[in-house]
Amino acid sequence: MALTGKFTRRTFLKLTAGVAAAASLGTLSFRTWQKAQAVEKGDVRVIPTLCDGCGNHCGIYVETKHGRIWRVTGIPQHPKSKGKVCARGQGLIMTPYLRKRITQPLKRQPDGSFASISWEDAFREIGERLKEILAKYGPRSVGHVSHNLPMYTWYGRRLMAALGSPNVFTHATSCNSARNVGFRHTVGGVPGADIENARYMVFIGRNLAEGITPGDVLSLARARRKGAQVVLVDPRVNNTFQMATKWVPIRPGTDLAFVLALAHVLIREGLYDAEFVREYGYGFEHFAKEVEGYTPEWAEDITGVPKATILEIARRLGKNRPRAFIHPSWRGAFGAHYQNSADTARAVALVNALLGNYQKEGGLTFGTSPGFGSLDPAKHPAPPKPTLARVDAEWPLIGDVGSAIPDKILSGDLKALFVAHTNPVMHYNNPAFARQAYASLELLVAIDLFMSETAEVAHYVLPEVSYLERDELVEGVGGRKPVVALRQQVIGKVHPETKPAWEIYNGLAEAAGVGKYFNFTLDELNAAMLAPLGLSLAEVKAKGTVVLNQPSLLGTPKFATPTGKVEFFSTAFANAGFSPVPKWMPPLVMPDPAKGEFRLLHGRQAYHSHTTTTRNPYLLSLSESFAGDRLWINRRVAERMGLKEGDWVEVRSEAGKGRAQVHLTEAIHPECVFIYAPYGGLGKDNPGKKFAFSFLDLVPNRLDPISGSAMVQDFAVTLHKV
Ligand SMILES: Nc1nc2c(c(=O)[nH]1)N[C@H]1C(S)=C(S)[C@@H](COP(=O)(O)OP(=O)(O)OC[C@H]3O[C@@H](n4cnc5c(=O)[nH]c(N)nc54)[C@H](O)[C@@H]3O)O[C@H]1N2
Ligand SMILES: Nc1nc2c(c(=O)[nH]1)N[C@H]1C(S)=C(S)[C@@H](COP(=O)(O)OP(=O)(O)OC[C@H]3O[C@@H](n4cnc5c(=O)[nH]c(N)nc54)[C@H](O)[C@@H]3O)O[C@H]1N2
Ligand code: SF4
Ligand SMILES: [Mo]
Repeated sequence: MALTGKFTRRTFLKLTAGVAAAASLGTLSFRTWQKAQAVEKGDVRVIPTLCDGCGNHCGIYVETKHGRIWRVTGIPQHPKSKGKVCARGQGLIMTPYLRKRITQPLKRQPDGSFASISWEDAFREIGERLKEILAKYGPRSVGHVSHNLPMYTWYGRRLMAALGSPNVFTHATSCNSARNVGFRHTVGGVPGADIENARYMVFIGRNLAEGITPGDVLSLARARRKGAQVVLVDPRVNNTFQMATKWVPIRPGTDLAFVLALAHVLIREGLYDAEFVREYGYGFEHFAKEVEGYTPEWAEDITGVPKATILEIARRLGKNRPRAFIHPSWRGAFGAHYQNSADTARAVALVNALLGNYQKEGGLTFGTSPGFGSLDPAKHPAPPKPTLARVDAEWPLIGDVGSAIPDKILSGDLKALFVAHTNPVMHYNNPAFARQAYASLELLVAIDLFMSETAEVAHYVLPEVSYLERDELVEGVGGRKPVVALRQQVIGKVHPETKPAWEIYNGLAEAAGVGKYFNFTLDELNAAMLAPLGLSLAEVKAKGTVVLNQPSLLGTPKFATPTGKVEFFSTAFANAGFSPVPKWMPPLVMPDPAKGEFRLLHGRQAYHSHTTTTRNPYLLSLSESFAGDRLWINRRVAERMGLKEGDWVEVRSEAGKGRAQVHLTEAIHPECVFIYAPYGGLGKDNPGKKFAFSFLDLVPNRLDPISGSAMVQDFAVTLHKV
């Protein structure tokens, strides 16, 4: 039954008569329903919760009418949304009603098809298989993989600890592990940026307007109105350019040389904050010596950025300090991209230290966690901390190398994996390679809403309720003041046979014989976490986002490094066998334009989150409207190759190939091509695969020895007209 253009209260009542009707609603009918409700009077309820569209977890108010999701707006107090909701957050609210959801537990059959199975049987069979694997190979052969959402990491870690396994993974090595390693070992963590109060900002491959954080976009607009200058260092003009004052088209993969040259100028010209460096720096003289040779002339050769531009940017940073920064970034240029990415991150952290901007207005600020409590160990004993070494222990600077999982499966170290709210087959490695590895596990359990590429090769697929149908763990948001936020249930279950994650973990633990470590409800856990803050769960449920009345964090910076200082010289890097000071290192592969080689860049698209949102017909329709899956290529280069707008090309690397239509533009560096990241896919059930290829199809399976990152742009491609 689908809704027609003519929509009356009677059709609505007919529809809401049964769950089956609600479940069958598709996209267009959802939009029709939404429009019709704008003029209908109804029983409106407003519930504060968190969006689940990306890692921002923005605070949102979700409105229901007659018990159905109707509308979403932002919670002004939430530091990430600041009252705004992006296009993805708008489109995502139809998730509960999407037709492609998994509605029952599934078990893979010998012929590869799936048949439904009861929860009881699924839990029992999984428990039995798991016990066999533990007995045969030991707890180190088991692992848990999830997105880094508190709900899944907390329950996943506890389940693994209960089984004796240290192997808890996230997606970090295909997102930002290099950035994290660089910052953590230099300044003790990854700070945020006080965009609103800065006067001079340099964004190196951080694209606020497409890799969206709504609150930051708002802050940038406000800063611009106050006259701030905004420099975008990016091989292509990204959408943040609408709010920028300068575009610096850099040769991709060479940002480290650019940042080292900025440090050189700041030190040579005495523009840095010597007092800050004296008080908070460790090993400054080693770094100062290292950058002596990194002149703007030297960097111009490597980066293609004119030396005058480098001088100008360094001087303006120095002049505007401490209300000036190089943004710590999220992923873009140095998240998981090149073999030099972790050192690029270190250099960025250090230039900010030269500007003395840590914990200052208009500079970089560390947030702090609200100081949550924990369960009473007398009533709810916690499992002992696992003593075994992780399977990815050869990366001493980072404790989670999710992209190493396929190698660890193929080497026989990992035999059983639980995967929740993440799609590692598609997102962490070259998917063809990863699929073959994951498919060879003795037990793979996927907890998902949809038949992801990972679910397709799982033995059991356990269907979760969607984010609007469940409660989760309270979470802390660091900002100027710590914030407590909660994702909570807005509507009843659309499909009766789906379950929230905490119930699924309880069932798994019980079946594996470790149920005694899960003898509490989610409400009890949340109440225990909130107790030391003097907050009741009821209060947090009523407000959704609570700004804690604690003093502002600005003032004296604290650096959580071994020396308690900014480490210009890192002993941790030295002990791990790497250079203790960041020094120039080229990318592993430098494409040669003379041989027709390009670097393949990729990035976020404003209306998609990874490949998840391509399952949302409303958001996917925007891809068609905007021809959003075209491969950007420099117009002059394309014309030399005889390519016209919309021509099909095959893009080839040493690891794979893919087809796309080209988009000719002046707004990209001639030595690279660019594609938005949500497209492609191997899965039978992935609508994104009707569009262009996924960049990961072309990424060779090589991991960075420093950060474990998948080095997602450290290879060359060639283009061939189809
Ligand atoms: N719309 C949307 N927003 C999101 C997400 C999403 O999926 N969709 N996901 C969230 C997540 S998980 C993340 S990690 C963030 C990512 O947020 P960002 O890090 O801002 O996003 P990216 O688009 O990966 O990269 C940003 C820019 O880096 C540029 N770039 C590529 N290579 C280089 C290089 O070698 N040098 C330089 N200087 N620039 C380069 C690209 O052209 C791109 O414009 O976005 C978050 N927000
Ligand atoms: N091809 C490609 N690869 C990428 C990226 C990309 O854009 N394209 N981006 C890179 C980056 S920056 C990151 S951060 C990672 C992200 O990698 P992932 O962690 O895999 O990304 P997500 O898209 O957030 O999560 C995907 C899975 O969660 C499932 N899911 C969605 N909602 C729910 C829910 O409520 N409950 C449960 N249990 N499951 C749910 C989706 O169906 C999907 O299978 O990928 C990296 N790799
Ligand atoms: S940025 Fe958009 S998709 Fe991400 S959490 Fe916020 S509203 Fe949702
Ligand atoms: Mo990410």
